[in-house]
Amino acid sequence: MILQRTTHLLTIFLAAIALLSSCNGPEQTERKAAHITPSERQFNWQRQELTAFLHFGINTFYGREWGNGAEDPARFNPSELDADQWISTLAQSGFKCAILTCKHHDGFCLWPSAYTGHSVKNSPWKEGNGDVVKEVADACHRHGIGFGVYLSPWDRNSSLYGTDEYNDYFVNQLTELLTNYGDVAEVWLDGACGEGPNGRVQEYDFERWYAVVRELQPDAVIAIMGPDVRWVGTENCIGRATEWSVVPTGADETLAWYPVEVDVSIRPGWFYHEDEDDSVKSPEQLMDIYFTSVGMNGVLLLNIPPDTRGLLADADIESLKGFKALRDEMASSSIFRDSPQRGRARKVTDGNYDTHIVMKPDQELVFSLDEEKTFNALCIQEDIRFGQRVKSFALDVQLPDGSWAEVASGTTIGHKRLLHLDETTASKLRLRIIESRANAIISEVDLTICQ
Ligand code: FUL
Repeated sequence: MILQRTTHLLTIFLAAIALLSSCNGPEQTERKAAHITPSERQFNWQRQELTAFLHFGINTFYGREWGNGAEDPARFNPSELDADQWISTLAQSGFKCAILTCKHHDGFCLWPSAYTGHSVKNSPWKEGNGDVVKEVADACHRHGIGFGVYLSPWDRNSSLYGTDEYNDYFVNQLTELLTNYGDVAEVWLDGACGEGPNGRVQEYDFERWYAVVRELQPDAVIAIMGPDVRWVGTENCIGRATEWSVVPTGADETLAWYPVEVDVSIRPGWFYHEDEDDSVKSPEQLMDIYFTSVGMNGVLLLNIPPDTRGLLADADIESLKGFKALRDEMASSSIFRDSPQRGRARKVTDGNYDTHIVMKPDQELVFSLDEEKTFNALCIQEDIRFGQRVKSFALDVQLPDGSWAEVASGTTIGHKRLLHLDETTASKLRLRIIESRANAIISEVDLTICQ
């Protein structure tokens, strides 16, 4: 009897486990993941594609990458600081947001914070009456691009670092930045957490900081150590060919929309160093980075550090201009430019992200051109407002005998997937969605020449 009951209980237990695992099996998880969508702020952030990082501060004048917190504010003295030069260059180069290192690990503040003397107010620049944050924020707003703040949690200058009061200090500084400078589009919270001047390490009160951002700037994304945007995990500017924006998050591994940002500097260092003027990345290198960041379902955060004059250096400006020219050339070489498509194919070639088609897994879409065209790059986009769904896709071209030959294939798409292909000439093409977590919502497809 006891044995019978035990067997019975065991059977129920095993059945429950089987049911549970079937409910949480990979298919179930994928179905669930297919319907997780970005918040409005995450969607707007992803659509920007290109964000600039501006590493500028006391390090610029010491030629350092990481200050130790003992730097003298008297050394901060840009001779020709012109935030308009920075931001107009960035806006003309297609950047949609600029994030300023308002305070790096050295603790020096680029605005006259009321909570420390370690700031521009004790520098000779503008006789202590200057405010770099204001100049940059105003220029961003004037040029119609977003303004973002980098406020380093690690502070090697503050004597409060390593105590509970430091979290209050951080909240106070965050509050200054998020109240006095108009709209803020992104708050970048660095993960670095070293020792402060007293040799103590700080326990950061992230939850409290998130609440401050949500209250003061509800449209801002909180990146890296925040809940809206994830760090790609490397600084080599290469994302992942298979990049899902829906990933398990937190201790309980809840699935959430948590897209990647790919940060890299146009120079070897994050801060300006004169001896790196010859090592500025070329337009072609930036184009490669564009393919492995934006083209791998991420946002590119490209650092362009102003120099000791307080200007972007000529070499960096030239490179940014070249990068923009290459992207413009690529866009204008679309094979669909002189061959407008009809029906479903039109919706994905109209240059309008807001129009889309629904493709079932295994379904194909044919494009016919008026004449043969040559291309070597593919751009494809899902409308991520419906989620991210495609697991694999391929592009074929029709051969003269009517058969099809595959010329490109990929796994995930997400907001944007860019692929280099061998130079190909064709007048009839077809896109195949091979596997998808749910019906694919395809927004745009383009084939171009990438120089
Ligand atoms: C890192 C910092 O330590 C670097 O100096 C730089 O600011 C980079 C973007 O983030 O964590």
